[in-house]
Amino acid sequence: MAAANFENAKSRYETDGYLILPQPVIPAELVMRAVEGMDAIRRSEYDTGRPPCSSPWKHGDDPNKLCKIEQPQFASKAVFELVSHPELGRWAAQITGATMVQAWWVQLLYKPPHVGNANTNVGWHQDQSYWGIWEDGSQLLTAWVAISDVTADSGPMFFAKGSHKWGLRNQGDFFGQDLEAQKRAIAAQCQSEWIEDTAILPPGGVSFHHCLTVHGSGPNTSNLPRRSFAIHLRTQNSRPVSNKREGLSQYIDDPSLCPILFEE
Ligand SMILES: O=C(O)CCC(=O)C(=O)O
Repeated sequence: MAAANFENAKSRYETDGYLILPQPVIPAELVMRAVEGMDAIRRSEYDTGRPPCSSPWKHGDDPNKLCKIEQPQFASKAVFELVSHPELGRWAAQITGATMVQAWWVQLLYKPPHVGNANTNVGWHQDQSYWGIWEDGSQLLTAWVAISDVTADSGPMFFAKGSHKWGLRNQGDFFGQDLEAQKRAIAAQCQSEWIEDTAILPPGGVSFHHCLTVHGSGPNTSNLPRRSFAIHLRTQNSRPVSNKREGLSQYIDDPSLCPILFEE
């Protein structure tokens, strides 16, 4: 695909803390099956016979709220195929220099069109704040895969450029709704200029972000849902604290749940 020739991908990722690929990476046919898989999971229908992990949103909850379901690849064959797609591993290896890339945790994110007071923003945050199970310095990043057209009005992700160099701020909140207040608080404490970039993506498109990159997203003012998977990746340069398997690291020894996407 044309995206495979995207110039300076590694140095852009290293400088900015994220990379937004200009072309789709996941084939359209697999995107269609993943959309069906996503809808089935939202209805609690699991073609693998296994449910996802306990999640902030479940079937029967307010359909106007942000739907976040943990480890959806456990529950749908098509979603597992998407999460395992070798192009994701190849890109992640290219931008990090890794010899091994594993999907260790995945989140289904379905952002419905905004209605009333329903909470659908994703507050500014750094993923690392939630990932204390990993030793300091572990090489962790996220492949965020769009399976709908992610346009400027559908609540796309915003990244603060270069914020992966600001250190761990512990100021963000994924579920925070007042994006402007959060931004002011974070910006007031950092020495650098706040420059935002928006991750507009076609279906099958992907952005990558570093575990310290400050990011969030606003309301979906379009009339279609914004659909995606946040696929959290690790490289060979990562280790759970005390090498323990618990919480978010409990499945990493099972590649049938947490697939290896790249290995040299
Ligand atoms: O989907 C979003 O708007 C935010 C997702 C996110 O926080 C992440 O992928 O780390």
